[in-house]
Amino acid sequence: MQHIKYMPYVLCICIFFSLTFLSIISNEAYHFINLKDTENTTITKNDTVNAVKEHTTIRHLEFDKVFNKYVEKHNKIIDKLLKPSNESNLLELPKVIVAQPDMNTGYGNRLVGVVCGFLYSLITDRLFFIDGYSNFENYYEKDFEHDWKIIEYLYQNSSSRYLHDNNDYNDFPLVARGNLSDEKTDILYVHTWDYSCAPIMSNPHYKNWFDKIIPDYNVFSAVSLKLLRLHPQISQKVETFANNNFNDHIIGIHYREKKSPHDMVIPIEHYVNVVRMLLVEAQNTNVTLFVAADNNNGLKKLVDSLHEAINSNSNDSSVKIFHSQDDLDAKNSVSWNTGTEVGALIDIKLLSLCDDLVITYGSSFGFLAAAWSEKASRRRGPFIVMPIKNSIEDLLAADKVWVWGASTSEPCMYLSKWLMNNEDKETVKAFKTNPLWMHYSQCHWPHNY
Ligand SMILES: Nc1nc2c(ncn2[C@@H]2O[C@H](COP(=O)(O)OP(=O)(O)O)[C@@H](O)[C@H]2O)c(=O)[nH]1
Ligand SMILES: [Mg+2]
Repeated sequence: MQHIKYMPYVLCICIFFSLTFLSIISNEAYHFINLKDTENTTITKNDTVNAVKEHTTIRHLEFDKVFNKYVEKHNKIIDKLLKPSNESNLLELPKVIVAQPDMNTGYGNRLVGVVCGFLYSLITDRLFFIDGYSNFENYYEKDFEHDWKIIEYLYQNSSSRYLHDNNDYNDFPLVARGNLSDEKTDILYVHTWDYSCAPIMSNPHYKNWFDKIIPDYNVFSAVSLKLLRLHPQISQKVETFANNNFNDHIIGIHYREKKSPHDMVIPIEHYVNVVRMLLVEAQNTNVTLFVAADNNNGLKKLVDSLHEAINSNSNDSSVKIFHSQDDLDAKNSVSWNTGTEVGALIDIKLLSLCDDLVITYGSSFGFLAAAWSEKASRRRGPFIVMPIKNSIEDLLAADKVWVWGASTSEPCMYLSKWLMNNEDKETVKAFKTNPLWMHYSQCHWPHNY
């Protein structure tokens, strides 16, 4: 009888130890899954350290599941749509989002709308198509058929409207606070040069979705890393360059010289200074500088200035400088810009591998590199060098900023200044519930500046 008295205590102790044991086991298993997903290689001690540092992709596992499910669904429906005679007739055509990228523009303006369109299609359960991205499959891997041209004929009698039509029309009230899923129109076109879907992240109807699926709010990164994976031949070039040249710590610099309006200038020494600041922090690591620019002469000027700064400081002798291989003065055959299509993709992707980025205000190219990156979640946002008036005033005045560090790697939304100035109070209020609204808004000139 005596020992029965102690039974509850014994039981408690047993339960405590079992729970502790279980929690250790499940934690180990969790780490193991994370490491495998992150690195996808045999795990050694060093890999463990690296994988713990590189926790980024883990946070998008939920999104990856959503993406894979979407691909499966899309392929099934497309099969039925294109072979209706073999399948039970679909009663009605599925509602669609059609992204219309402007091929004349650069990547920073072209890809944001594609990512926005896909995001809308996921959260509203519409099918996603791209209208007019010539030879998409020459540049990216394609998991599902999204060429609008092959399906468009079925939608001849369908209703349609623009959700975004560049700077002329944007349904921001619907995007920021409406229920997009209730929209009756069959075809919603997304034609934009801007990351104009940013307000959807504040929309009360979709907040739970974002909290669950992309909780770190690196939305562009989550979507683009699945939807826009480079063609193996191009990614091979990126990898070879990175493997041959990149060291422990990489600082990427994008110098966009040819864009400043109103006679503003972008002092090259400001880029060099930011790099010098970062080098102080990166002491005792082997540092690589990767430099990209929008023209050959600008690239040379920047590389020379960096060499000069580094050579004058003997502590930095281990720093190596590499630069873009593209002929930046060649006329681009697809867009209004210079350089080649593939060269630009390689530069963006090499920049995206950098641990720190120093980019140019008002240029979406650098923001694209920051966002379209495995490192978007763990790296602090890019440093942004400001154009200034070519005068002493701008170097002395307190309200002139020369460089600032962005709080996130998300792209910029240049239309947000327009939104805040012109939309109704409720829409502005909804937009500002997004903790990133300042980031989206302050990284670019207003569109009509
Ligand atoms: N290869 C290469 N091309 C660049 C670079 N900077 C600009 N370009 C070209 O110019 C275009 C600039 O357009 P975009 O990406 O929209 O950036 P933004 O115009 O600066 O906002 C790019 O898409 C490239 O075609 C660079 O550093 N390297
Ligand atoms: Mg552009």
